[in-house]
Amino acid sequence: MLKALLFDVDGTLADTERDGHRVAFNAAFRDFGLDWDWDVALYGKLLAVTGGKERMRYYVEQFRTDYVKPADFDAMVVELHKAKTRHYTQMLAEGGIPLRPGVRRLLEEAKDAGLILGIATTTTPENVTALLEHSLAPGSMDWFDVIAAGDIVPAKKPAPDIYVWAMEKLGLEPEQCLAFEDSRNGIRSSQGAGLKTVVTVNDYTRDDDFDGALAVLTDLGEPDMPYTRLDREERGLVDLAKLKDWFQVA
Ligand code: XBP
Ligand code: MG
Repeated sequence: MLKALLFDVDGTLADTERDGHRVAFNAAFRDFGLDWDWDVALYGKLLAVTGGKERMRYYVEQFRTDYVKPADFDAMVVELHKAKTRHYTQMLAEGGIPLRPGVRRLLEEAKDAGLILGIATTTTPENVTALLEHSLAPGSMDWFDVIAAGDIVPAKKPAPDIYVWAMEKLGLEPEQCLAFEDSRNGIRSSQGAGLKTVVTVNDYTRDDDFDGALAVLTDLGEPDMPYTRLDREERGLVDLAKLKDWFQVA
Protein backbone atom coordinates (compact mmCIF):
# COMPACT_ATOMS: atom_id res chain seq x y z
CA MET A 1 0.00 0.00 0.00
CA LEU A 2 1.39 3.39 -1.04
CA LYS A 3 1.69 5.68 1.99
CA ALA A 4 4.41 8.21 1.19
CA LEU A 5 6.03 10.09 -1.67
CA LEU A 6 9.71 10.94 -1.18
CA PHE A 7 11.18 13.66 -3.39
CA ASP A 8 14.69 14.51 -4.43
CA VAL A 9 15.13 18.30 -4.74
CA ASP A 10 17.73 19.48 -7.27
CA GLY A 11 16.69 18.59 -10.79
CA THR A 12 13.47 16.95 -9.58
CA LEU A 13 11.41 19.64 -7.85
CA ALA A 14 13.10 22.41 -9.86
CA ASP A 15 15.86 22.79 -12.45
CA THR A 16 18.26 24.27 -9.94
CA GLU A 17 21.65 23.03 -11.08
CA ARG A 18 22.61 24.93 -14.25
CA ASP A 19 21.08 28.32 -13.49
CA GLY A 20 21.06 28.14 -9.70
CA HIS A 21 23.78 26.20 -7.92
CA ARG A 22 26.35 26.66 -10.73
CA VAL A 23 25.86 30.43 -10.79
CA ALA A 24 26.06 30.61 -6.97
CA PHE A 25 29.31 28.61 -6.91
CA ASN A 26 30.84 31.01 -9.46
CA ALA A 27 29.72 34.04 -7.45
CA ALA A 28 31.38 32.59 -4.33
CA PHE A 29 34.60 31.92 -6.25
CA ARG A 30 34.66 35.57 -7.34
CA ASP A 31 34.06 36.71 -3.73
CA PHE A 32 37.18 34.79 -2.73
CA GLY A 33 39.26 36.13 -5.61
CA LEU A 34 39.64 32.69 -7.18
CA ASP A 35 39.97 32.26 -10.94
CA TRP A 36 37.65 29.21 -10.84
CA ASP A 37 34.77 29.40 -13.30
CA TRP A 38 32.35 26.54 -13.91
CA ASP A 39 30.73 26.74 -17.35
CA VAL A 40 27.63 24.74 -18.26
CA ALA A 41 29.55 21.82 -19.80
CA LEU A 42 32.13 21.53 -17.02
CA TYR A 43 29.36 21.64 -14.40
CA GLY A 44 27.78 18.60 -16.10
CA LYS A 45 31.00 16.69 -15.41
CA LEU A 46 31.21 17.97 -11.84
CA LEU A 47 27.69 16.70 -11.12
CA ALA A 48 29.27 13.23 -10.98
CA VAL A 49 29.97 14.16 -7.36
CA THR A 50 27.04 15.11 -5.11
CA GLY A 51 27.34 17.73 -2.36
CA GLY A 52 28.76 21.20 -2.92
CA LYS A 53 31.80 20.89 -0.65
CA GLU A 54 32.61 17.47 -2.10
CA ARG A 55 32.16 18.88 -5.65
CA MET A 56 34.62 21.74 -5.04
CA ARG A 57 37.25 19.31 -3.73
CA TYR A 58 36.68 17.05 -6.75
CA TYR A 59 37.16 20.04 -9.09
CA VAL A 60 40.49 20.92 -7.50
CA GLU A 61 41.71 17.29 -7.52
CA GLN A 62 40.62 16.47 -11.08
CA PHE A 63 40.56 19.72 -13.06
CA ARG A 64 42.94 22.13 -11.27
CA THR A 65 46.09 20.20 -10.61
CA ASP A 66 47.88 23.57 -11.06
CA TYR A 67 46.15 25.00 -7.97
CA VAL A 68 48.34 25.19 -4.89
CA LYS A 69 46.14 24.47 -1.87
CA PRO A 70 46.59 26.79 1.11
CA ALA A 71 47.32 25.19 4.50
CA ASP A 72 43.75 25.94 5.61
CA PHE A 73 42.16 24.49 2.46
CA ASP A 74 39.50 22.47 4.33
CA ALA A 75 38.34 25.54 6.27
CA MET A 76 38.37 27.57 3.04
CA VAL A 77 36.06 25.04 1.36
CA VAL A 78 33.64 25.36 4.28
CA GLU A 79 33.68 29.18 4.03
CA LEU A 80 33.35 29.10 0.24
CA HIS A 81 30.35 26.82 0.62
CA LYS A 82 28.71 29.17 3.14
CA ALA A 83 29.12 32.03 0.65
CA LYS A 84 27.71 29.86 -2.13
CA THR A 85 24.67 29.00 0.03
CA ARG A 86 24.09 32.73 0.70
CA HIS A 87 24.17 33.51 -3.03
CA TYR A 88 21.91 30.56 -3.85
CA THR A 89 19.25 31.27 -1.22
CA GLN A 90 19.29 34.94 -2.26
CA MET A 91 18.56 33.91 -5.86
CA LEU A 92 15.64 31.82 -4.66
CA ALA A 93 14.31 34.67 -2.50
CA GLU A 94 14.28 36.83 -5.62
CA GLY A 95 11.98 34.25 -7.20
CA GLY A 96 14.71 32.97 -9.48
CA ILE A 97 13.77 29.34 -9.93
CA PRO A 98 10.27 27.95 -10.68
CA LEU A 99 9.10 24.41 -9.87
CA ARG A 100 9.12 21.91 -12.73
CA PRO A 101 5.85 21.11 -14.57
CA GLY A 102 3.38 19.12 -12.51
CA VAL A 103 5.31 19.34 -9.23
CA ARG A 104 2.94 21.73 -7.45
CA ARG A 105 -0.12 19.94 -8.87
CA LEU A 106 1.04 16.51 -7.66
CA LEU A 107 2.18 17.76 -4.23
CA GLU A 108 -1.18 19.43 -3.66
CA GLU A 109 -3.14 16.35 -4.77
CA ALA A 110 -1.04 14.05 -2.56
CA LYS A 111 -1.33 16.37 0.44
CA ASP A 112 -5.11 16.66 0.04
CA ALA A 113 -5.40 12.87 -0.24
CA GLY A 114 -3.56 12.45 3.09
CA LEU A 115 -0.39 10.90 1.68
CA ILE A 116 2.81 11.47 3.62
CA LEU A 117 5.32 13.73 1.86
CA GLY A 118 9.07 13.69 2.41
CA ILE A 119 12.30 15.12 1.02
CA ALA A 120 15.58 13.23 0.57
CA THR A 121 18.37 15.37 -0.85
CA THR A 122 22.09 15.96 -0.64
CA THR A 123 21.68 19.73 -0.78
CA THR A 124 22.01 22.02 2.25
CA PRO A 125 18.84 22.32 4.43
CA GLU A 126 18.63 26.15 3.99
CA ASN A 127 18.42 25.60 0.23
CA VAL A 128 15.42 23.30 0.61
CA THR A 129 13.64 25.72 2.92
CA ALA A 130 14.27 28.62 0.54
CA LEU A 131 13.01 26.70 -2.50
CA LEU A 132 9.83 25.54 -0.76
CA GLU A 133 9.17 28.95 0.76
CA HIS A 134 9.72 31.00 -2.39
CA SER A 135 8.87 28.63 -5.25
CA LEU A 136 6.11 26.43 -3.71
CA ALA A 137 4.29 28.45 -1.04
CA PRO A 138 5.06 30.34 2.18
CA GLY A 139 4.97 27.80 5.03
CA SER A 140 5.03 24.82 2.66
CA MET A 141 7.81 23.21 4.74
CA ASP A 142 4.89 22.02 6.86
CA TRP A 143 3.53 19.96 3.98
CA PHE A 144 6.46 17.57 4.54
CA ASP A 145 6.71 15.12 7.45
CA VAL A 146 10.43 14.72 6.97
CA ILE A 147 13.11 16.84 5.33
CA ALA A 148 16.30 14.80 5.06
CA ALA A 149 19.04 17.04 3.69
CA GLY A 150 22.74 17.78 3.52
CA ASP A 151 25.28 16.50 5.99
CA ILE A 152 22.89 14.62 8.33
CA VAL A 153 24.23 11.43 6.80
CA PRO A 154 27.96 11.37 6.05
CA ALA A 155 27.62 9.25 2.91
CA LYS A 156 25.74 11.30 0.29
CA LYS A 157 23.96 9.94 -2.80
CA PRO A 158 24.55 7.55 -4.56
CA ALA A 159 24.70 5.94 -1.09
CA PRO A 160 21.18 4.93 0.08
CA ASP A 161 21.68 6.46 3.56
CA ILE A 162 19.59 9.63 3.10
CA TYR A 163 16.51 7.65 2.00
CA VAL A 164 17.04 5.10 4.78
CA TRP A 165 17.27 7.98 7.29
CA ALA A 166 14.06 9.58 5.95
CA MET A 167 12.10 6.31 6.13
CA GLU A 168 13.35 5.63 9.66
CA LYS A 169 12.08 9.07 10.74
CA LEU A 170 8.70 8.33 9.14
CA GLY A 171 8.54 4.80 10.59
CA LEU A 172 7.85 3.42 7.11
CA GLU A 173 9.22 0.54 5.03
CA PRO A 174 10.42 0.86 1.41
CA GLU A 175 7.35 -1.13 0.27
CA GLN A 176 5.16 1.76 1.46
CA CYS A 177 7.05 4.58 -0.29
CA LEU A 178 7.70 5.87 -3.78
CA ALA A 179 10.73 8.00 -4.71
CA PHE A 180 11.10 10.73 -7.34
CA GLU A 181 14.55 11.31 -8.84
CA ASP A 182 16.22 12.96 -11.83
CA SER A 183 19.71 11.45 -12.00
CA ARG A 184 21.75 8.26 -11.98
CA ASN A 185 23.25 9.11 -8.59
CA GLY A 186 19.72 9.74 -7.33
CA ILE A 187 18.20 6.47 -8.50
CA ARG A 188 21.20 4.49 -7.26
CA SER A 189 20.47 5.97 -3.85
CA SER A 190 16.70 5.37 -3.90
CA GLN A 191 16.96 1.86 -5.37
CA GLY A 192 19.76 1.08 -2.94
CA ALA A 193 17.26 1.87 -0.18
CA GLY A 194 14.78 -0.54 -1.79
CA LEU A 195 12.49 2.11 -3.25
CA LYS A 196 10.49 2.04 -6.45
CA THR A 197 11.39 5.20 -8.32
CA VAL A 198 9.81 7.51 -10.90
CA VAL A 199 12.36 9.53 -12.89
CA THR A 200 11.89 12.93 -14.51
CA VAL A 201 14.97 13.75 -16.58
CA ASN A 202 16.60 17.11 -17.33
CA ASP A 203 19.25 18.28 -19.79
CA TYR A 204 22.09 17.04 -17.60
CA THR A 205 20.60 13.59 -16.96
CA ARG A 206 18.63 12.68 -20.13
CA ASP A 207 21.21 10.04 -21.16
CA ASP A 208 21.79 8.56 -17.69
CA ASP A 209 21.11 4.88 -17.07
CA PHE A 210 17.77 4.52 -15.26
CA ASP A 211 17.50 0.76 -15.34
CA GLY A 212 14.75 -0.50 -13.04
CA ALA A 213 12.85 2.81 -12.84
CA LEU A 214 9.06 2.59 -12.61
CA ALA A 215 8.87 5.17 -15.40
CA VAL A 216 11.27 7.59 -17.09
CA LEU A 217 9.54 10.83 -18.07
CA THR A 218 10.34 14.25 -19.45
CA ASP A 219 8.47 15.75 -16.47
CA LEU A 220 5.30 15.10 -14.42
CA GLY A 221 3.12 16.82 -17.02
CA GLU A 222 0.34 19.40 -16.86
CA PRO A 223 -3.15 19.06 -18.37
CA ASP A 224 -2.20 21.27 -21.33
CA MET A 225 1.38 19.93 -21.55
CA PRO A 226 1.55 16.13 -21.10
CA TYR A 227 4.78 14.33 -20.27
CA THR A 228 6.49 12.11 -22.81
CA ARG A 229 7.61 8.79 -21.44
CA LEU A 230 11.14 7.92 -22.56
CA ASP A 231 11.10 4.21 -21.72
CA ARG A 232 8.02 3.47 -23.89
CA GLU A 233 5.49 5.24 -26.18
CA GLU A 234 3.19 7.19 -23.89
CA ARG A 235 2.13 10.73 -23.13
CA GLY A 236 0.11 11.76 -20.11
CA LEU A 237 -0.14 13.29 -16.69
CA VAL A 238 1.29 11.96 -13.42
CA ASP A 239 -1.46 12.01 -10.81
CA LEU A 240 -2.13 9.80 -7.78
CA ALA A 241 -4.26 7.33 -9.73
CA LYS A 242 -1.43 6.78 -12.22
CA LEU A 243 1.20 6.49 -9.47
CA LYS A 244 -0.86 3.87 -7.61
CA ASP A 245 -1.23 1.95 -10.87
CA TRP A 246 2.51 1.96 -11.56
CA PHE A 247 3.30 1.21 -7.91
CA GLN A 248 1.03 -1.87 -7.77
CA VAL A 249 1.91 -3.32 -11.15
CA ALA A 250 5.69 -3.17 -10.67
C1 XBP B 1 22.08 17.76 -5.67
C2 XBP B 1 23.44 18.00 -5.20
C3 XBP B 1 23.76 19.19 -4.40
C4 XBP B 1 23.65 20.50 -5.14
C5 XBP B 1 24.43 21.58 -4.42
O1 XBP B 1 21.36 17.09 -4.70
O2 XBP B 1 24.31 17.21 -5.47
O3 XBP B 1 25.06 19.02 -3.95
O4 XBP B 1 24.19 20.38 -6.44
O5 XBP B 1 23.97 21.74 -3.14
P1 XBP B 1 19.89 16.40 -4.92
P2 XBP B 1 24.97 22.01 -1.92
O6 XBP B 1 19.62 16.19 -6.38
O7 XBP B 1 20.01 15.12 -4.13
O8 XBP B 1 18.90 17.32 -4.27
O9 XBP B 1 26.01 22.97 -2.40
O10 XBP B 1 24.11 22.57 -0.83
O11 XBP B 1 25.57 20.67 -1.57
MG1 MG C 1 18.69 15.48 -8.14
